[in-house]
Amino acid sequence: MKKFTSVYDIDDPASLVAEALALKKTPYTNKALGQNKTVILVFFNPSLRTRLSTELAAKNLGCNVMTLNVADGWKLEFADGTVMNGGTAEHIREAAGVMSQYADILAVRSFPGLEDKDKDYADEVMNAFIKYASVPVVSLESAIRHPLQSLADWVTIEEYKKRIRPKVVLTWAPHPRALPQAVSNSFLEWMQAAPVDLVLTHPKGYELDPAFVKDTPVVYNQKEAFAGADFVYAKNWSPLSPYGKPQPVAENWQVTKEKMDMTDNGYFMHCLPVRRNVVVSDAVLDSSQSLVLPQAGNRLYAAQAVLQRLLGRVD
Ligand code: AN0
Ligand code: CP
Repeated sequence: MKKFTSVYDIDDPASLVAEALALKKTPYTNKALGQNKTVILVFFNPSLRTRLSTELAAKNLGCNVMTLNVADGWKLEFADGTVMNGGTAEHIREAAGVMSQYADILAVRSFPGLEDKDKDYADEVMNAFIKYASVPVVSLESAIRHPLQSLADWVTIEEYKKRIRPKVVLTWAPHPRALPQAVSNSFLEWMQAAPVDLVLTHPKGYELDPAFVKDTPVVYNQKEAFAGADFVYAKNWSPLSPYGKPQPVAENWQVTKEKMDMTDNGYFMHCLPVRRNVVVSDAVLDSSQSLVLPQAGNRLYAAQAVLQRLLGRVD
């Protein structure tokens, strides 16, 4: 495994889920693997869970970890052939080349601009790191995917499922800001590879990219989609058209207790951070059916399973 940016970088995603679950029982057995190895985490955007879980995962494997927060200030150039007489101070060619000499693994978070769909979906920042780094690259959420989140989500579903093939519903939910499609795109990709019956529900106008939806059934009636569900995964995303510009939605898509009652005693999931009583009601979030904390907990083992593979562990 040379990079971890989507489910397609993994030959056997179900085995990776099993490795994460095994690590949950014995997190410190591979402490020697990371000896004298360094992981650099580069954040172009803020993070609570991804930063802390990936740092801890690297430490559990015995690695050195260095985290670079570059939300303001460090203006990198990503385009080739640019005359750099404007605001960008350093080209990704040099920056990735430099960091590759200090790191054995480079991990990067870079959100989309939500201004230009083609630019965002080209996943320019992640692909530039992959192109110009000489060490493996891990996505900590790119413009269009959040694979470590989805791996942790699959681990959580594996732990809590009550039937061999559970019904999993990805539902759009309201949010006051324009958000990326990354978490939802990735969730679709990983769940399409998982032994689940996946259903997608959202208001008209909030269609996700067909390259990610593939043959996942789309149900526009949220309550109908929730019927018999074992897991309800809520996430807001902004529309693809007009790109990044949230449109008014007539009905209330908040996940409520009344809607969860349509499920088969289903669990509620969300990647966090979550807006209480906007995305989901307190009654659902604070109920025993909410898995948001176990999901966040599993981010650690997901990250550790991925780093362990990149460091060369073969079971
Ligand atoms: C981000 C998003 O929707 O992609 C990060 C989620 C993990 N959400 C927010 O910034 C609220
Ligand atoms: N779920 C998630 O990735 O959270 P952070 O943005 O806090 O890392």
